[in-house]
Amino acid sequence: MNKKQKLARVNLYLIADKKICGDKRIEDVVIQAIEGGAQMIQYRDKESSDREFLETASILQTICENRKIPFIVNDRVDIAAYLKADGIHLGQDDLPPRIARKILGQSKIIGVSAENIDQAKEAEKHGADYVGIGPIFDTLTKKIEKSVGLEIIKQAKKYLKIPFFPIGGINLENIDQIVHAGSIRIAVGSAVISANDVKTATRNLLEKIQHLS
Ligand code: TZP
Ligand code: MG
Repeated sequence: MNKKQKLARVNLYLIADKKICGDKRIEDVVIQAIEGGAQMIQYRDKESSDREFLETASILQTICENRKIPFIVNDRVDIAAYLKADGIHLGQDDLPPRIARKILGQSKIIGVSAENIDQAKEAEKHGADYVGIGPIFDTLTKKIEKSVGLEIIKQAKKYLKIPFFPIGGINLENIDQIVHAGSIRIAVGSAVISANDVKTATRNLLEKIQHLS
């Protein structure tokens, strides 16, 4: 399957953020989320040392590979390249997507975070395969000035050709607003990771997207 086909199948993208995991083992969170239906996993870790990052990324990659789920590394193009991960996710201050493309090659998935439609269009123009748009709602996961609201989803639907994932503060209570604004996809962290039952939380979100769209 090529990267376009891989991405086309993803409605629920888990941002496996090490910090949100707290006392939970990130590998258990990822396994349970996949069992609940998560279709793509991003390893996000702003705190671990390089060595720890590499070790955890390698464990998560194996988990994803065995389950035929795309595995995306946040920030670290070098580690994504070394592990031959399925892709990389870049923020506005990370390496530009065209440099990551040179390093990783055409077959890899490159995702970019955008907080407005101009950044999203720019990412598409420079070869991103998908964009994460948000934070749509308030979130504690990322330091933000303010959430961007639902309007960006309507704009993304109108102007982008590549898939887009609304992100930030999405949960079972507000997911209907995401779908009504025009997205069949979400990227989610805390609503899944902090749930008492990760598998059920994932399944409930996915079923709601499928039911509403
Ligand atoms: N960017 C905006 S929110 C977020 C990122 C990477 C993380 C996920 O947010 P949440 O609120 O935990 O689902
Ligand atoms: Mg980054």
